[in-house]
Amino acid sequence: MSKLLQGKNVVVMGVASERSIAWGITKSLHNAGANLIFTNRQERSYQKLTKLLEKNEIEAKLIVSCDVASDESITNAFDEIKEKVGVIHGVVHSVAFANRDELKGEYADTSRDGFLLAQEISAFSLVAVTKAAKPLMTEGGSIVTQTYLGAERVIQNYNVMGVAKASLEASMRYLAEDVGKYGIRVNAVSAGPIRTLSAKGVGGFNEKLGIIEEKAPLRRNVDQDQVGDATLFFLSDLARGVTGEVMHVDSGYHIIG
Ligand code: NDP
Ligand code: N5H
Repeated sequence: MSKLLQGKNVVVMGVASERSIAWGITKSLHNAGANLIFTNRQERSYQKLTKLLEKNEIEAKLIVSCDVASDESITNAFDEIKEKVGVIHGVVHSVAFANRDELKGEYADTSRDGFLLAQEISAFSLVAVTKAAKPLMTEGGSIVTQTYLGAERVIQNYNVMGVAKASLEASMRYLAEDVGKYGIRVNAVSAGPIRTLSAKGVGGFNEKLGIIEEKAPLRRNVDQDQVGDATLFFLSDLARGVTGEVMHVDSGYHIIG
């Protein structure tokens, strides 16, 4: 039997380190036979990525720079992908940002700029990326984003990012309707807490890991590889009947009251 993503071209956005969720996804997609195209914002992430690819003997089809804060940067990135790769079948959106000092204390203290920044990078970026990717998905496609339970419930310290993730999830559904007629699906994975660069230095993170071990049905935390395999499912033909969905990869924690 051929592999799930044999010969498919998938763009992965958001590898910053070995701990990145997007790196767990990369490994799953590579093992499934996908050709991988990467985008990153910071030079530091580019350096990390090239080292990781070399160490794991994964060959990137292309690596392009893309700052999702800029329409021009998104357009240039997808123009280059179109020129050098042509048709793409998948996009993994694994990008978010909020000011660290607004990921603690009261949500009511969120600044106007901080609110808009979190929305722009963490939610609007999916809209802009979907628009840029659509013309390259001439054989149909699948777009997968990463969200967190703080979109659905009030979770201490998640604050402005929870509101941005609610916006991301709603955008995912509206986009699913827009592009469904072109054979493109849009879904989200809602992961449990995972120690990554983004999670570093944010208040109460260790406590969140402890609560999952204690209360989640599976009594253990999730890892990047589990999120990778769930993302692979959404990208593959196994999920051909699924769009507009949020799938929790959180050891079942979201069902507990
Ligand atoms: P990482 O810190 O590894 O990844 C965050 C990524 O966001 C980085 O690669 C960073 O790129 C990118 N990014 C930030 N701003 C921009 C921008 N303006 N343009 C382009 N890229 C940008 O953390 P995670 O792997 O944890 O985060 C990935 C996704 O998973 C996020 O959406 C996060 O909210 C979500 N998530 C994480 C959970 C967790 O517990 N870790 C739980 C549930 C969801 P660069 O470094 O190059 O700027
Ligand atoms: C309830 C929690 C813990 C508190 C909230 C954490 C929210 C984290 C998300 C954002 C994306 C973190 C963030 O933007 C950090 C930046 O201000 C500073 N970090 C950086 O700039 C690093 C270097 C780069 C690589 O990071 C980014 N993002 O560019 C939630 C946790 C239990 C789960 C969690 C951590 C969720 C999530 O969405 O990531």
